[in-house]
Amino acid sequence: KQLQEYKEVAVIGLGQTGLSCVRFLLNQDVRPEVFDSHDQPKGLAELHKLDKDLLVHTGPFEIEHLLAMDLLIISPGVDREQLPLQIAADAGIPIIGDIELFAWQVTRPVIAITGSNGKSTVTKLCGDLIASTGKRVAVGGNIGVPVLDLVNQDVDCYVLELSSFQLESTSSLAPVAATILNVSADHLDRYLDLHAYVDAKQRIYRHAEHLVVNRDDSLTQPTQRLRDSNILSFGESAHDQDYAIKGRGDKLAITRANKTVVKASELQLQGVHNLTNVQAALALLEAIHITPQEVLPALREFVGLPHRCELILEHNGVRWINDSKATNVGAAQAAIQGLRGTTAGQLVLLAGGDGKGADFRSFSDALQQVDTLITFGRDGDRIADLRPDSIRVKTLEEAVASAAKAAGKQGTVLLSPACASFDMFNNFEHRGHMFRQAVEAHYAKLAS
Ligand code: UMA
Ligand code: ADP
Repeated sequence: KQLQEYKEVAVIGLGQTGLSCVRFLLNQDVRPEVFDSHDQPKGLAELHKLDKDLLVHTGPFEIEHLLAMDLLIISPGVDREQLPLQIAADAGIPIIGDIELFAWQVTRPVIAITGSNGKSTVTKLCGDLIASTGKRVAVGGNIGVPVLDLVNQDVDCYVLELSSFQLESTSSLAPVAATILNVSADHLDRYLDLHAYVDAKQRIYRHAEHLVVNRDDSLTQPTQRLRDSNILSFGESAHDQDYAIKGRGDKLAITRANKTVVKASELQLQGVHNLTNVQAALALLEAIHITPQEVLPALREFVGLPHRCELILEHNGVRWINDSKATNVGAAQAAIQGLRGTTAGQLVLLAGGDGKGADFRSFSDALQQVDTLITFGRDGDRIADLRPDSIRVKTLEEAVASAAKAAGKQGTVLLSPACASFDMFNNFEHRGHMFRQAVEAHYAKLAS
């Protein structure tokens, strides 16, 4: 498609995505109108630096302004179901996102990654592994770098993390390889039900050449029959051809066609969920003719990303683990299960925050596996209700003090909130940093 076919172009949402859209459009000699429903959007100062004469509409979207446009480019955080946007869509105005605009331009192979959990880990891992072979690769998307900031880079391929929000407004992306890593309930404040959420994720497969699916999670398998696509699977279950996991303890290993590719003990990444992440990355790379053998050294070196089951401090045998990125039940479950296996002493869980409309009942089994549950935040009580013996606190500092007591001598304290952070913090990174500070302050106080 040609951007030049549209005369009046609107950029809706003035966050990271909106700003990258404006930068891209100005480069293409298109002067958009900008909309943001906040009165003082964060990106306004940056926008003025780009071009102070662009027309900006702030406050609630006005239907007549939208109807004057020929193309609406929306940010992922903007819900397209809101009435003004629905009216515009009904009037036949195309609504696309930045990924769609990227798809119109891109000429290099794209590896596309979605899923409820593990997206950023797999995206970063793919990027690092590809770079280790000497190929030039650009990594972006939901991981924090808007894709349009990458579109003109001189690279051999792209690795993109895509959220369900981004996929909703994408229809022509044709990845060389695409995966849905796993599906568990998330973002139910924006989707009618799990089906609607899965439908958005499934869009990643539409024009993909190679599909990488999780054998053990039926919702990751394509729901539509797709012509000319190859499917490679990964998972914990046995498989003679595809990626599988075999052995136990020291012998635990990833296999491909029953042959060992790498042992878990060779990796820095922790937990079985990370073995499936590694499998998915290796399977995706096969589509661009990179073999597991080629990338083994880089795979062994990969330490993962901060705020994902990150060991922040070990003090007299007590381990403090920051898993602030666990913003839904599925992620926290994986962390609890992964750590329960390696924790001899008490396992203490800190959980709570903004539950995004989740039904926490499915969290109950995992909660019974921890020795002590400490809850905080807006929806903390809803989690606490599933364990009558839980401790309810107001601040992270109180949570850390209670956790230190409960951990005893050899315990592990895990912050894996199963909730978004926005009720108390700017974002999950902020929550992770505040946790680290609170832990350090706790020990500093003891020492003084
Ligand atoms: N806005 C409106 N009207 C609305 C909603 C929002 O005008 O109805 C405006 C806000 O006032 C604000 C702007 O839109 O000015 C924010 O846009 P945005 O929420 O889409 O955020 P961006 O800054 O553009 O960041 C987005 C992703 N954010 C979301 O999907 C919510 C970032 O993912 C992503 O890294 C970035 O694009 C670059 O691609 C963040 C995220 O939380 C990390 N993602 C979710 C997740 O991982 O669970 C999906
Ligand atoms: P995403 O980008 O999808 O949020 P991340 O790689 O940032 O994924 O990991 C987020 C959280 O999800 C981590 O804190 C970790 O506990 C959990 N997690 C990571 N990989 C998986 C997986 N394959 N299955 C389930 N949970 C996972």
